[in-house]
Amino acid sequence: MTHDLVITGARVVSPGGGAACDIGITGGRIVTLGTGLTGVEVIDATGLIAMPGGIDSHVHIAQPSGPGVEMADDFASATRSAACGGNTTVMPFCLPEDGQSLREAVTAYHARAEGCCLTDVSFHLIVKSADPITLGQDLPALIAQGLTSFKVFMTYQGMRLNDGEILQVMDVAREQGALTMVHAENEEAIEFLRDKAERDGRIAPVHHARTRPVPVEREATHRATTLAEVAGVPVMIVHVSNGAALDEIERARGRGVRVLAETCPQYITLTADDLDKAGFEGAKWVCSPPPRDTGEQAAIWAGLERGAFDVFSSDHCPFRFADPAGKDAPGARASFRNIPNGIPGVETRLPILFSEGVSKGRLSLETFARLTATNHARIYGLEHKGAIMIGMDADIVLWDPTLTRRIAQSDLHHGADYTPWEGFEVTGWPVRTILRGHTVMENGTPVDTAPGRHVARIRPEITA
Ligand code: DUC
Ligand code: ZN
Ligand code: ZN
Repeated sequence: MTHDLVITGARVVSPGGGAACDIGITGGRIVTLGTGLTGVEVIDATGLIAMPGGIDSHVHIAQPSGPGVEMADDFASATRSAACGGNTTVMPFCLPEDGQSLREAVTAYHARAEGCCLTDVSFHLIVKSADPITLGQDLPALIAQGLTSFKVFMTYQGMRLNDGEILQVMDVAREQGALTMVHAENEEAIEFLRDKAERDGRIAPVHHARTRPVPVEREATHRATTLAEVAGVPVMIVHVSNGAALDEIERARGRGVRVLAETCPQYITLTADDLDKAGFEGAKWVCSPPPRDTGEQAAIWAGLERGAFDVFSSDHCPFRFADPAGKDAPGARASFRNIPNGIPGVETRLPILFSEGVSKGRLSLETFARLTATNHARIYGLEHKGAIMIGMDADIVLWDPTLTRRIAQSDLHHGADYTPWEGFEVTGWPVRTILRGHTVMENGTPVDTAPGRHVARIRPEITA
């Protein structure tokens, strides 16, 4: 059989382990794994590693962010950046604008993503209201359409749900077979600390981190896992930043609660000191939960090494720094409270984990593939993605494990005007990204097509 495309010579990382073999691709799917394969097009990948294309199951793209504030990425720039960082699927959130229903929000997001994406896209929902239309009509309809996961917030005025509302939402998740993701931080504790800081004149960006300390996240993580236990549902705790929150997750697992956990590059590489730069510079690192300290980084590493984390995502949430519609929003210099929360990272997630994990000998290639692709697909129901296996979409990224470079804004493709990792040295870099058999990035250059499409999902396995 002559394939559309054959990749030869790479070390292929698949759930069964690594092997040197050819990958035969026809019709956008992997159809043969073997030797001596023939294809219309042949990519010689000798010396490279073939991994499942990255799936970043936690990104924010073109999300409403408050009056006058704009995210730095639209779908074209975010997916271009994602593809250049070795990703083939991103999972952004649909957040309704005030007065908009969840279903209307999803329609608007589809329109924004249509025809301009370099990676595939699959939407999560954000549930910010537990009203009867959202719970009784919109959520069940959207879950039935394959949007089988949603996030709830325990923090942020206007977005947060209280415990009773979270239980109601979790009950819909249980009935409809969807997965609830939780942003776990205690809003009232933050508000108390924030008011106090402002009264004392502590208004610089670093006070963002100091008013969201570890206990705020630990308590909310305990509550989120307990609510899931009461509702009888699985739960994903997103962006876990510290060891105490992870302890709560592991304790809940010990009681039999089905708790999944996500962490992100910022919690293994950045610290609150990054926010403590002169003047307003620290705003570049303002995200929630905030980066902690080297002790907490070590606790997150220990969790990654013992398999306590299911997924490693970017939480890409980009705002431009030198921009009154970004980090420099009205009031942001007068108080850290007004700095938009979030950092760009969809392009740097994989190189950072590859370098810090695989190149430094802490993670095997197989664990890396699980944390960055395979588990995302399995957990969120991306049936044909996340592994180099026969029958799967030909979503493949070729890595040069020997390439050492420094991360630099000037080389990145996102819409932000900075990277929090400027100058950070990494060894290992994705050199070619292939989406359903189409090359979308080669040697750092995005290919000028838009083959990405929206992917509906099946019921997440863990909800069964
Ligand atoms: N939570 C996220 O998941 N992303 C950005 C901001 C936030 O608080
Ligand atoms: Zn969050
Ligand atoms: Zn997020």
